[in-house]
Amino acid sequence: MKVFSSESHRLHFPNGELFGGEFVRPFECPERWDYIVDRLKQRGYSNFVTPGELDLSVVAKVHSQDYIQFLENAWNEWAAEGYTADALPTVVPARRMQQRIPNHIDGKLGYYCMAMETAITSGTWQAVKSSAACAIYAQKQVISEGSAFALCRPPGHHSGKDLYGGYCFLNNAAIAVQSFLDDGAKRVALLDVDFHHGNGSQDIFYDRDDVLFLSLHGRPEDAFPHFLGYQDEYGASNGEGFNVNFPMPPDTTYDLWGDALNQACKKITEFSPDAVVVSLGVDTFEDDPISFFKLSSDNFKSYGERIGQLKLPTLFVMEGGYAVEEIGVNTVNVLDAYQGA
Ligand code: 7XA
Ligand code: ZN
Repeated sequence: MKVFSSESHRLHFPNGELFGGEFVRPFECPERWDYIVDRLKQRGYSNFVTPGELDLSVVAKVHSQDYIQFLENAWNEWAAEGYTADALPTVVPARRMQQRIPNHIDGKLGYYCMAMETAITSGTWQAVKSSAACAIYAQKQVISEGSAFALCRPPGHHSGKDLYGGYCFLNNAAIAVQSFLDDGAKRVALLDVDFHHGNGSQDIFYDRDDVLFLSLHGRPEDAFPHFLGYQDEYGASNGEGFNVNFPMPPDTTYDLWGDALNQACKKITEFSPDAVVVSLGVDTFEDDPISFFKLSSDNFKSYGERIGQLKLPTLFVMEGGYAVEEIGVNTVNVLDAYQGA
C-alpha cells in the first residue's frame, strides 16, 4: 500500500492548546506523524509519495469560497493587527446573535470556528494544503491500485463547509470523497472510526444520497464535539437515511464497538458504494489521553480485517490519536490487517 505524506505538516504546530483552562502543549503534535512513519517503515511499507500542489477547485466543492479565503488570509490579517502570538478566537456568534461575517479578524475567527482550542499560526495554511493534497493524491492511487493511506496532518473530520476547530481546517476525507465522485464514482461510503464524531463530514454530506456517512464515536453528552453526533441525526431531504451515527458511552470496549462496526459494515455493503473512505483516528485506544474508549492494540487488527472483508476500493485518511508512542503500532495494525483480510 502506498503512503501519501508531506514534511510540510511541520509548518503547523501552535505554541499551545487551550485545555482545561490552561495552555498546554498541543496533543496534536508533529511527532504523531514521525511515530506513524517509523512504524510503517518497520513493517515494510517503503512506497512513500509526497503529493504535488493542492487543486483548490476540488476543495471548493466541499468548503465555501469565503471560508477558503478566510483560511488563506487569517494569519496575515491577524499579524496586521500587530498580534504576534498564535491566532485564537475569543467571541462567537451564539444563539440570537447575527450570523454576518465581520471585517475584523477577531470576529472572523469567531465566525468560522466550531471550537476554540485550535490556533492558527504563520505556517498553518501551507500545512493544511499539503494535508489535503495527500488525501487527493492518495484517492487517485485507490482508483488505480485499490487502496492507499493518506497520512494527513493536520486532521480534517471536524471541519465543516465553513468551520474549523478540533485541530481541523480542511476536511481531507470529505475532499477525497468528492474527488471519487468527480472521477466517476456513483456512491461513496465515508466510515469514521475516530473516537470523536465527524461533525464536519456529517455537515458537508447531510443532504446528499450519493455519500453514506457512518460514524462510531463517544456519545456527544460526554465527548467532544458535544453538539452533534446523536443517534437520531439521519440526514435531511435527499440525504435522509444516509447519515448513520453510533454514539457509545465511556469505557466502551471492543465488544460493543466491534458490534457497531459490524452494523456499519453491513450498511456499507447494502449501499454498494464504488469506494470507501475511512476517517482513521486511533484515539479509540485504551490509553489515549483525551478519549474514553478502551480498544486494545490487537483490536485495531480485528477492525482492519473487518474493513478489508468489505472487498471495496479503500482510502484510509489519518485523523486523531494522541497516545503518541502507540499511534504508529495502532495505525499500522489497521492497515496490515486490512491488507491481510
Ligand atoms: O477527532 N478529533 C480529535 O481527535 C480532536 C479532538 C479535539 C478535542 C479538544 C477538546 N478540548
Ligand atoms: Zn479524534
